[in-house]
Amino acid sequence: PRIQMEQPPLAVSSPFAVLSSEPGVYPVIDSVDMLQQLLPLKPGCIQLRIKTGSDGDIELAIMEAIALAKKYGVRLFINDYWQLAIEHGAYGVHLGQQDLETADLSAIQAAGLRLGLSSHGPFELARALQLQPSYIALGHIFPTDTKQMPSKPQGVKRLADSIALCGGTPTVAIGGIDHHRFAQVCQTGVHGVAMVSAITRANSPSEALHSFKQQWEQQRAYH
Ligand code: TZP
Ligand code: MG
Repeated sequence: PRIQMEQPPLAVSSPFAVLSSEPGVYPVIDSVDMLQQLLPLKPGCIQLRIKTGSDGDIELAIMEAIALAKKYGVRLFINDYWQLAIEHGAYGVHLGQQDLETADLSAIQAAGLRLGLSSHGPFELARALQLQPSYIALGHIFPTDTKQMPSKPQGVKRLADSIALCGGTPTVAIGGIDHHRFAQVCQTGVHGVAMVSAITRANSPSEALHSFKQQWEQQRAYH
């Protein structure tokens, strides 16, 4: 008898909405206050990633963030809360691979929201590519204190290999990227650089973002 091949999990039949341009410098923040500080500098994208708080507070923050980002014309991705992102009209949703078990990808797609997917290593990258998301995050590149990581950092060599594997799908590097490491990350040709602590824990988050944006433009001139 023929062996029935298992279908790839969670496959959707067409790609997610494309990004209007490369993500660029991509701060990942956890408060509306930080969003307000950073929006005037017009980052390429920004992500609201809230991991604690009551449901009511989180919904309020998401609603405020979406309205503010629209006002500034900045592309906002909502981490985890894909239903609220759809309901309030965010630019996109960012999900980790665990979220794929419960998120309704067809609803995200049907609503026209962009989807960013996290990946940590080759298995997750392959799974992410199957879903044809709007971008794929590749992490973590360097050691980081911001999130507990079970695996070792990938480094820039593996980052470059992963970018090549992604073909036409935009990529975002994340994990331990700071002022010292920014240039070597840009030189891989990655389409965006996501950072938490290098921006949010800087003495002046807006000055840090300004400086990263300038470096990004300079590096971009060589690609
Ligand atoms: N995903 C992979 S590494 C990471 C996340 C959310 C944390 C990145 O934070 P930092 O401070 O830029 O290293
Ligand atoms: Mg998640």
